[in-house]
Amino acid sequence: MNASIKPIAFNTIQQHVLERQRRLHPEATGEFNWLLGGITLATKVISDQVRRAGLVDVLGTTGETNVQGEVVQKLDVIANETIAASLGYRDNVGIMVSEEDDEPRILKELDAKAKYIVLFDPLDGSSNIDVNVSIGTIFSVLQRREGIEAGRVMDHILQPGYQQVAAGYVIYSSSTVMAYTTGDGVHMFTLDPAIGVYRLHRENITMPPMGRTYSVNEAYFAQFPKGIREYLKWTKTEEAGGYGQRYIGSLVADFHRTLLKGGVFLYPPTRKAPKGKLRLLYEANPLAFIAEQAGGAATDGTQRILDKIPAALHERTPLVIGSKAEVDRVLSFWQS
Ligand code: P6P
Repeated sequence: MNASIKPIAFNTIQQHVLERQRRLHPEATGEFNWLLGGITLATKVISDQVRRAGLVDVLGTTGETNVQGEVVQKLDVIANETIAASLGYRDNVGIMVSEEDDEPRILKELDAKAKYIVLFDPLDGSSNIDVNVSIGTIFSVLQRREGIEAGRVMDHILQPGYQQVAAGYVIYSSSTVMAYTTGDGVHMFTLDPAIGVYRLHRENITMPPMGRTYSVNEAYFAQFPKGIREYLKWTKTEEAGGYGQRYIGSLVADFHRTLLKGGVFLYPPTRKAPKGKLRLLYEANPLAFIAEQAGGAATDGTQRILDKIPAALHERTPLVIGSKAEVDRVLSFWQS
């Protein structure tokens, strides 16, 4: 072969997982990779629909409201059914939980091969779709628990976040980017639209330890707990040294910026959402796993997000997530 001709070298998600498994987990069976392939395939379809939303009849609402009491966007349903269908072909997925579904989808409760539970928000921030703001998919992967009696599906699902075996998100923005962790660091891939492949572009990402950017919807300022109001007032003082405020109103976009640039994202309790607005199982837990794997932190104001014992499928939680020093600073005000 002509030595001057170099093959187009790139590292796909599947290759990346395999290479790391060979080095770090030689006992791995390749099953996780098969599952992850179901997620990446579905997000490529979603990315295509999101990019052409104005051209195909997917904008607007279905006229229904979901279990969250939120108006369902057409793309919510498309994303939800695409992920469910794609994962449904993976025989190692036993249970699926979606923000859009009232109840879990039980594919194979008793089949020991179907050891994975996938929990996802198929299209977070979907109210932003019609105005072309970045939106995202968030996913969390658990394994079924041993010794659970048949029928006790919720016992497999309601596990604390530290039990996750993987977590990730896809942001549909100027480009489509996927970040994932299996507990061995955070790795980021960009979807190459020319060949429909996610290509590695950053490995072992670390969140900047500090960051003078806070991300919160300050319209609710008067409703926040006193300590949060004190923190937000402090950021505007000379002593704070000059903070910036960024709020996109799309969790995946606000988190993606925080992961890469540092700072802190807050969704504290409000009168309308006294337990917080964001969901524990398929929003806070996966992003907290990623944040901690990147050296950051995530809390509900009283405890580490990953230590919370879920009590309900669509349970909500307050969320403060980002650079460790910034999260600690928020806590110092909130708990004072
Ligand atoms: P608010 C989008 O609806 C979402 O679930 C998250 O993506 C986002 O962080 C949050 O709600 C925005 O909520 O109350 O500021 O509009």
